[in-house]
Amino acid sequence: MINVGAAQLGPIQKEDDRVSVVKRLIDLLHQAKSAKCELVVFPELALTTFFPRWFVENISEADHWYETEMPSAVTLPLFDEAKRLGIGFCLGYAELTPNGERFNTQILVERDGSVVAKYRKVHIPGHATHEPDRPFQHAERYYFTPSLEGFGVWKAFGGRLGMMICNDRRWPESYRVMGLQGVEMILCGYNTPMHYVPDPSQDALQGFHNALVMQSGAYQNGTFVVGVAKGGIEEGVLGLCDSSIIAPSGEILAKTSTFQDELVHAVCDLDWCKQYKETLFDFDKYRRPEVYGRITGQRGSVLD
Ligand code: CDT
Repeated sequence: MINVGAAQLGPIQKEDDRVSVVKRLIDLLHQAKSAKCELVVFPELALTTFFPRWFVENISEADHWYETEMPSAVTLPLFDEAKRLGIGFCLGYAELTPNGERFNTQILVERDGSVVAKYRKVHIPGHATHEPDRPFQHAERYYFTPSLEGFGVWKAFGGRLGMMICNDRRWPESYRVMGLQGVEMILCGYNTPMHYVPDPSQDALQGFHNALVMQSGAYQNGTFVVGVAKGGIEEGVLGLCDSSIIAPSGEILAKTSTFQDELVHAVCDLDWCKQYKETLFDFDKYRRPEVYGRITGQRGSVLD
């Protein structure tokens, strides 16, 4: 049983410093404590504005958006307060490593304040060069290296927990790789602009697609999925909210209703996963990996 909180953030503007953001995160932790949560999930890049919407010629000019240590002096109060309250958390941030690599990262922190897992985003969307004709950039492929570490599953909070970040949720492979490790709860932060520049016909479908992929991934792998947004109007760009806690049945157990900081929670009985993992989605009995070779053997479609 995990009482999990989805701690959605409203916008973080460019001028909002980390100290003010950490205060907001701590306020959400206090709401989570009142709701008796054991684990709180914060969004992707939860400490800053979504800076890939701007391009800079020299990437080192963007260094100030990245964390070089975790916890740092500024984020330590979050770790300390979470430990004091006995609440674990999942936090997304931009990571700059000592050898200069840049990752879109999410960590899982236990109730004693220890970092039990680190995940680095695999599927990096958007573009790698400046595209001045866009109303705003989505230059994640300039700012982040795609991780080769893949999708892990960790024993924590009495279950088997996995992580993914934003665009990863649109790819069935993300869920399946974790499903094949017996995942029971997947934690996913996201920042999703409502306006999709390459195909604006998708704008009106953002909420539908968000629910579609996470509900399908949960059901097809017999796992809970906790999807948490940073949304609202951030630097003039409207971001999707709709943070949701989804059951292994694919049903939505809790969902936010605002474009602001908001906590929703659900008590998740991890035994519910078995109902799917041991019946319709008994992988060992029903999967046919011998005919799935193309899944890992090729990247794009091959038209014979
Ligand atoms: N942050 C992130 O991965 N956002 C993407 C936006 C679509 S690609 C421009 C997403 O999949 O929601």
